[in-house]
Amino acid sequence: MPITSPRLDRTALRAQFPALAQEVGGHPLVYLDNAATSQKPQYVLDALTAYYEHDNANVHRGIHELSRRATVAFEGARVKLAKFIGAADSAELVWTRGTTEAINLVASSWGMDTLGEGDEILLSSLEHHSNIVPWQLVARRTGARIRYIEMDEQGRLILDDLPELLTDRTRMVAVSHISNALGTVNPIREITEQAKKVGALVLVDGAQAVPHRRVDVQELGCDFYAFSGHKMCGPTGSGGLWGRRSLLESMPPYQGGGEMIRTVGREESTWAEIPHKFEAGTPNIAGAIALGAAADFLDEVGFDRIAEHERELLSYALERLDDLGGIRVYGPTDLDERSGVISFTMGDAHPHDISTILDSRGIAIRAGHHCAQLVMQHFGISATARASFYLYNSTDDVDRLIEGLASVKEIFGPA
Ligand code: 7TS
Repeated sequence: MPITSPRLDRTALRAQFPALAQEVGGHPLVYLDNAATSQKPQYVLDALTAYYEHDNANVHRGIHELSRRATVAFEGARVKLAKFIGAADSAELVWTRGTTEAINLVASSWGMDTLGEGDEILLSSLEHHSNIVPWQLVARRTGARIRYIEMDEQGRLILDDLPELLTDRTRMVAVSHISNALGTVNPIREITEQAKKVGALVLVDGAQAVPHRRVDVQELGCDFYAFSGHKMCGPTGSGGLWGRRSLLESMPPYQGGGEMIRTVGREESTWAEIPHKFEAGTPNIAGAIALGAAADFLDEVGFDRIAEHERELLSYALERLDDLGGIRVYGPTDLDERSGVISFTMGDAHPHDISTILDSRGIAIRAGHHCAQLVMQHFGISATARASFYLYNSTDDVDRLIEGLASVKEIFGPA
């Protein structure tokens, strides 16, 4: 791949992430736990510090210089992020603590207001728990019923079942764009088209998509889209919910407090316009501003290049894992249907032991059920080891992973 931007020179790009330049257990760190959270570039860290050092004030309230600056930066970041995900109107972007809060907002506000006995919520069996449990909570309180789109042996959703699963009682289809446990990329457009036929709304959990590919919420045709800042080079506790204006306007507030009201009386209050109606209390001002910086950073590197790079790493890693042998990789075999997440098991070696051995060599991966217990149940396992890539990883990182796994194999013997 020709290097045309200094940010794409792997060494120069990697050098912009201070946390990557450290040793763990006497080895240079290899960070392959990006599906859990990404590292942060200096550019984002500087945006965070600059806000606290120069502009720190509460937003929308103070009639003074610092508050004006904080408000301009905070609302400017909203415009930036709205554009970043293809929204037409920045008022349709509600700041949240991340994907989990975004989904809870919809389940709680829209769900409690709209759902009734016998209504159906359609999820998929490859969801992260944060796109299952909020719906279970609302289903229990409203009498709604949860149904699931199942997956095949490669962890791909069985869309042939959709015509039967989508009924005139289906009110909501909530699915992930990309699975964190398997890397499966779901055909969202196809799902939204079918859901529309029965008048159901579609919420997309974009936690694993927004960091890695160009997302356009309008093109996807969904009604809500949730994402987390910390997985896309931004700070923890930042993220958002995009929703169609008409829906957000019709939904009751999620939390009550300051910032979200127009008037407050002794018995009744009235609400602020969207998005403020859903942003009770002092928001994560620094987080939103730094997330704006993260969006700028990713835009400058360019999603075409990020996606191409991650695909190359994925392909290289899968080949090398295959050569090593004794490894079962879960998820789709067609690279067009998956992202840079490799979930695997190795014979009798417990995923936690694999992760511990790799950690002793300075290699960070994740082991466990990845908050996707339905996925584990589907494959009849309790856990997998998971390596996940991001823009700063290199084939050297993959080589170190393979060396580490070779030593796991020596310890546990061939599978
Ligand atoms: N949805 C998906 C698909 C995710 O991967 C995650 C986090 C969430 C929702 C929740 O995001 P949060 O930012 O609100 O916590 N996934 C992971 C993971 O795979 N390992 O740690 C967190």
